[in-house]
Amino acid sequence: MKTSSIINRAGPCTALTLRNTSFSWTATMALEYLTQEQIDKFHTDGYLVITGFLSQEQADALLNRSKQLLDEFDIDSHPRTKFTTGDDNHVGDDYFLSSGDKIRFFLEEDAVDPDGKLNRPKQKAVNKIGHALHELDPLFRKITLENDRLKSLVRDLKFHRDPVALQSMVITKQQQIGGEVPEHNDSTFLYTNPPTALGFWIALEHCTATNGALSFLPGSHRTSHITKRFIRLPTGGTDFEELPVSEEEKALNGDTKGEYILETCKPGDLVLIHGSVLHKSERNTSPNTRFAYTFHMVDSPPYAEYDTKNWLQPTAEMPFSRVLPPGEINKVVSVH
Ligand SMILES: O=C(O)CCC(=O)C(=O)O
Repeated sequence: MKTSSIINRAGPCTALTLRNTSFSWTATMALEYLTQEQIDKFHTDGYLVITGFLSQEQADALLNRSKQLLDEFDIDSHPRTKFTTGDDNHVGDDYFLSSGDKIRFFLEEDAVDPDGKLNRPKQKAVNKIGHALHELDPLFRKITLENDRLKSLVRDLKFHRDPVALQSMVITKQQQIGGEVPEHNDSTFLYTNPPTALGFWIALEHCTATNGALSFLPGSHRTSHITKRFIRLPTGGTDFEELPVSEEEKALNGDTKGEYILETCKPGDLVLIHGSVLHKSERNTSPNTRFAYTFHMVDSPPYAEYDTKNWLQPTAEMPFSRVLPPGEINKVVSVH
């Protein structure tokens, strides 16, 4: 087990020399929030733990709001949609497919009996709340779209030119039954051409070896190509579609050496997740919940094309929101 020991420096302005080999230029920039070591570590490992991104008070406020949403949700009118993650039974009913611009509740598989009855209180039966918390709920919006620290991080990382935020969720990982999330990479689920997904995952409670902390295969973002995408079928439901993969990519795929590293976290810690890095979380067998808030960013046109087959589609009423202030475009882009 490994806990990241990077202490984040929130102070201003370290000089950064960025060399982007594919564009053959060098630029000197001022860092606003991240350190160069953190940026390098992100590119080496494909993920980065940033301790104390949110204060304990901010994390508590999101945790309490999540619990309030669970208290308020109406189980009687709920269609009993479970959040399933396997390749063969991934969630895909209308309640899920139309949740991109709503706040909806997805149940743990083991919380619903075959007759559709919950076998525990509704607050302990929900696997996740999604997918527009960052747009609709003022507290989550403040942390996501109205957060200067987040904008500084986005400027420093330069992963995107013109990022938009999408698909926010509170993952509750309930005690005893919180479902395993099998190995995956996020660009499979939020595909752009080229792939540009970046996950922001914030612990709202202590995440440990027994309550389903995330674990990562460091460096796998450089060798695991996106070979399939999760699509909304024209006939209804969802499926995985194979993507064309070159011989060179095929040869590299699965070539990542090393072992998964478990990243334990404290409330307020942020984990940045490259869209191609392999990661997973085990079933929560402990007596404690493991609430986390997560959202994603992708680049927008003309820098990347959002896939029209993705299950999640922007609507006229709720287009994907830009993260940087109007007119601001990151001048440098890192190699994905
Ligand atoms: O929170 C978890 O257990 C899994 C999260 C995850 O894999 C993701 O957000 O991509």
